[in-house]
Amino acid sequence: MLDYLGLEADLGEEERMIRDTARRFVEDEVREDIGQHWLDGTFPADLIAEMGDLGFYAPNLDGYGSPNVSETAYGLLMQELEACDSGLRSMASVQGALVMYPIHAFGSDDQKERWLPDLGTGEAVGCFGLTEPEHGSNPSAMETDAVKQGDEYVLNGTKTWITNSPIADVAVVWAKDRSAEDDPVRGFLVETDRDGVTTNKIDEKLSLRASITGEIALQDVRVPQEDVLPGVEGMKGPLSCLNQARYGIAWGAVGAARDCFETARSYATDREQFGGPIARFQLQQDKLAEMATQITTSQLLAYRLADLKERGDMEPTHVSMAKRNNVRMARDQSRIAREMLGGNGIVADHSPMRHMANMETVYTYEGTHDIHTLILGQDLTGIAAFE
Ligand code: TGC
Ligand code: FAD
Repeated sequence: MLDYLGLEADLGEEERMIRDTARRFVEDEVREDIGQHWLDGTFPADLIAEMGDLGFYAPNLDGYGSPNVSETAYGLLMQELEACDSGLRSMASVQGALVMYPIHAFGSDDQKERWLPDLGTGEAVGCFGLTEPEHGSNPSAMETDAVKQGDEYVLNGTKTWITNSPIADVAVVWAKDRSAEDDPVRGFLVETDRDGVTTNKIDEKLSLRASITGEIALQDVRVPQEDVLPGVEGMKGPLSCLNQARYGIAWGAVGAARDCFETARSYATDREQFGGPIARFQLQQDKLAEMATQITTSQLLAYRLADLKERGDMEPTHVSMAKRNNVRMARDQSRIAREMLGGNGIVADHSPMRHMANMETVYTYEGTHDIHTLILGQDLTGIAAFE
């Protein structure tokens, strides 16, 4: 596996163990069938609990069954999962970074006890509802709202493009609390079998097909006050969850690109044209050299981000730079890998075109490439260019 600067030589025992467990899981349990799942538009549901048993959901949290592994170990896990398919990494990202993290960071003791162990094992599935049909890049303009009536809240609104909503037991829904001054955004733990909740599936995606995506429609949904996350108010609630998930994506994208590189390198050394392997042509070597260089520089960014996160110095702008760079890199390099496979590159037997199509989603969700550009632009100039 490409590790050109020998970064993995410095890994600790636990980090190697987690990397190897995830690699083995992918090779033994998922890789063979993932292309078919992608074509069928299905996620291998039988793996949800197995991923839980293997400790793939938020192992970087502390307590309630989570072992508090290093941020590098967590990153390596995301890298290995996305080397198989972005849908697999999305499953772990949403469950861990977008559902378990806010409950862990902002939940009451009761909420933590009620949800974290079950989410950790995959016995319960969660989803994260921020995006709305009219408010994607600008979620602070959300229309979903909550009005207090006695000791309940009544929720109305629609969330869309929500990973796993059709199979989720609980949704972390972000809504404006109309009963409080200035309508602050608050997080609600909404069980999806409550009256008034519907979670239609979005079909016919041409990207991230091995992942279930849907809506969350909320019509006069009554949620008891004890299901409101007590520890946060305002947009920093959902945005701080995004920091966690974007961190995982910065690592995961490296895995997808590495898989494209390995597939292209192996194909180029096997495939013969004009009397020998195509890998002997300088044009093909140029592509491999560029891919290896781009992947390695992205790896360096991911490892540095892990160090900053571990010591508490990671800023959201650091995450934006890494998500923006590494996903763009994977998007570009997956296309080059596809190209190196010629006609064979367009069939599902080979991974690069699947990764390439997935990267269109990864480039868009968790803040589009443009939005991360503007976040960096604001940091570098002091001037916000969002509006
Ligand atoms: P702004 O006015 O700048 O800030 C509002 C409050 O939030 C704080 N804040 C943050 N806190 C933590 N982490 C961050 N990254 C933060 N960014 C801002 C800020 O300090 C402030 O706090 P306070 O205490 O002063 O109130 O925020 P804004 O509303 O103008 O937003 C700016 C913008 C455009 C950057 C933000 O809205 C944004 O990031 N938009 C992109 C939306 C997005 O990423 N959506 C993702 C949806 S979830 C998803 O895609 C899951 S995919 C799952 C999968 O399958 O893997
Ligand atoms: P828009 O915000 O309408 O953007 C359209 C285009 O305009 C983009 O190119 C964007 O970069 C550009 N643009 C927008 N604003 C500006 C600006 N100020 N300056 C310059 N250009 C701008 N959301 C969740 O809440 N939970 C999930 O689990 C989840 N999972 C997803 C799964 C999939 C498969 C997909 C595709 C999306 C998912 N999302 C999820 C939603 C995702 O986060 C949004 O799609 C994303 O934030 C972009 O919003 P939008 O699609 O409404 O695009």
